[in-house]
Amino acid sequence: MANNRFHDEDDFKARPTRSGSRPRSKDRPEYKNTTPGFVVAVDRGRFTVMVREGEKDEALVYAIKARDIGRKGVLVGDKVQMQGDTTGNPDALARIVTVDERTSLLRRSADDTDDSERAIVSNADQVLIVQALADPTPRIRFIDRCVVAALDEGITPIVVLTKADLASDTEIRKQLDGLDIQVFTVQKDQDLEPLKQILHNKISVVIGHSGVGKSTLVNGLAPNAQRPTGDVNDVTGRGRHTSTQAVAIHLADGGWIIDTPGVRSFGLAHIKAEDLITFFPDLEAGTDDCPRACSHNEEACALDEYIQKENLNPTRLDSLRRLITSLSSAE
Ligand SMILES: Nc1nc2c(ncn2[C@@H]2O[C@H](COP(=O)(O)OP(=O)(O)OP(=O)(O)O)[C@@H](O)[C@H]2O)c(=O)[nH]1
Ligand SMILES: [Mg+2]
Ligand SMILES: [Zn+2]
Repeated sequence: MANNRFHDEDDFKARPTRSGSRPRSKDRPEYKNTTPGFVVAVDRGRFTVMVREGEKDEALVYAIKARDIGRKGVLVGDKVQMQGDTTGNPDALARIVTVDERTSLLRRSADDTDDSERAIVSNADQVLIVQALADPTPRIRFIDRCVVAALDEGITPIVVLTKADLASDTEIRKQLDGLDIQVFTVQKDQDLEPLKQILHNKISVVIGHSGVGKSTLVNGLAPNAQRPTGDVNDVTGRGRHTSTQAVAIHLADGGWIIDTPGVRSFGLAHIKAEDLITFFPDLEAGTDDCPRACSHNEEACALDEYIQKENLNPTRLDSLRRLITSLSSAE
């Protein structure tokens, strides 16, 4: 029975702040003389793993996973231990025997009522929420959702606005004002130096709708990435899902950037409606005058008055309430 525990994703993840429980290592078989590595790609049960990063014999190794790890047990971003041939020679195949405890697990559900989770990547320090200024048009509520998902995992959210050649960022920046997170505006073939600096030695993942320019951005940050990019459909104004797999790319100065396929929505079924306020610190400060157990989505809620008094952006309260409605109906 013990090995079945590996089938549950969350078992690999440390959540000391929540449940205080950690994976029980005594349940795991002991593996000796393993080689550590970092999972850069997953393709139909085959894993590409970087070993000896930064050393002279740094190499990419192909690996399969040991049976007791389970179906969804290894993700891009995982730090793993391997046995077998880890030389990286052509035809060499290694075996992933254990997955190191995760520091974060970025995940979403298809929508707020769907509790089947889609894990995106593990161990990300930062998430770059990519939105195009036009083509497709930016959506503030999508950003709010990604921010909530990131903060819930202790991941730093950062917004990157692309296609600055097509539209101004003034309006969306105003809406993002209350968020207290870093916002970068970029465009293809332009200097990305300020963004590069915050990626240094971190694991960062790009997320966003299809066609917003995630892969274009990754290519700009890591010119040897050569990620394919695609056209935005003239009719729908959306991308065509050019990228189909998450792939981690090594940054020349140290660190990783993980490109991911476009998503249509970012469901938050794994987050409780009553916890949402904690992800809106600008508003949380105003809840002192709320009635006891206020849902913050009711008439007596003090937040309407608070945003007026403090001159806060009403979009924020609107966002919070939409998320509350959406997550409450999912329960
Ligand atoms: N005008 C303009 N077009 C851009 C810019 N950045 C990206 N594009 C174009 O937008 C289209 C989509 O870019 P991708 O990088 O493939 O988008 P993606 O987010 O990776 O899309 P998926 O892989 O489908 O999720 C391509 O035609 C790019 O050339 C930009 O700064 N300005
Ligand atoms: Mg792409
Ligand atoms: Zn309230």
